Amino acid sequence: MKKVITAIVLIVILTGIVILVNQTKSTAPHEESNDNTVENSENSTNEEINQNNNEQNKEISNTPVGIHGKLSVKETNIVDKNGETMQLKGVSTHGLQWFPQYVSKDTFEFMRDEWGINVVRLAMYTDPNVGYTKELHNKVKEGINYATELGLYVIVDWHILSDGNPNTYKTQAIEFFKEIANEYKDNENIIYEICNEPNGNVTWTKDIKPYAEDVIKEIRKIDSDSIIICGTPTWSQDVDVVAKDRIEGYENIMYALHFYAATHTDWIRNKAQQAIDSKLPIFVSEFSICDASGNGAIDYDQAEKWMSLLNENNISFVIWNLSNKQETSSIISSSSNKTADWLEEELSETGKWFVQQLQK
Ligand code: IDC
Repeated sequence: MKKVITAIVLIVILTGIVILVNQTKSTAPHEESNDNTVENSENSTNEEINQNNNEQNKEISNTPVGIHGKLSVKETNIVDKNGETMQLKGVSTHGLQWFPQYVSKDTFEFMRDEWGINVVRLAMYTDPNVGYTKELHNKVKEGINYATELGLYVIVDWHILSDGNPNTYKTQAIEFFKEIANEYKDNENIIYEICNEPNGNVTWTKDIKPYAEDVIKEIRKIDSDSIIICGTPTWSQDVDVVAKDRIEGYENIMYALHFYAATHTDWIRNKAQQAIDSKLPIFVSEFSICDASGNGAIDYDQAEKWMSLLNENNISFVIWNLSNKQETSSIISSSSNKTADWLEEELSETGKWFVQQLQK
């Protein structure tokens, strides 16, 4: 009996010791060491973040926006933050509803680093009959965000076309530009293009100018100084008409001149020259070197004449279009489904020509 009691007492004592030891193990020191691990990994994560930030800052400072900062308009030219003349050169998307796959960071980065573009244009068709939906606003924002991360300038294009009169969807235009301006007013890279190509039975004085004044007024309440490009009559050709009756009371307003070299020759270049002579700031926010349908043969001679005029006058230009659609104006060959890293043979003839222009 004594032995049994001694055994029980021993078991109780031993169990007590085991419990005590376990408790000691699972208190402070254990937690502390855990904390240390967290702290250490936090420290190294912070270091990594700092390093990444430094690298990103270094990367950003070497980009077009990092170097040139906020742009403004001086007489007929765009100037950078130091007052130096700046010529923007870049690429326009096709309709975002048809070719959303080219709104990608890799795409923009490749065109910046390998071709030397400094601007992208995001073309959002505005006619619901050809695919405008409010969801596309998010695609535009995605594009703005990639451009911003890469230090590229970005043109936000309200792409009226079949809806020839910009007043048809003016309410929607104002709503859209307020949304974009509110979100990006502090960006250095935003450029607003408020009506791609007015056409049909519309005139500058009666329709386009009043539209522009209404939209500009709303943008300026939010974003006081970013460049705004305004479309001009007859698919953005009649800059000579606008030169005689420009929008007053705002800074940093430019006017769109669009051409397709195989269709638009001397007579549109004369309009451009008249605008230049009257010190109207123009921006070629869309052009190609085939005919006005976006297809047909390339006219290299006319293309050269246009390029000379633009480069001699530091006029910015953006080529139509970034897609592999089977049409001459697409800059990617229709046999390539890649959205970056194109070899020369994966570009269309227009694409090859354009990359050569950028590298001159
Ligand atoms: C064209 C596209 C073509 C599309 C058509 C209708 O290249 O694939 O089917 O629009 O949406 C413009 C317009 C631009 C046109 C282009 C060529 O701004 O949207 O794109 N163009 O026609 N103005 C003059 C020519």
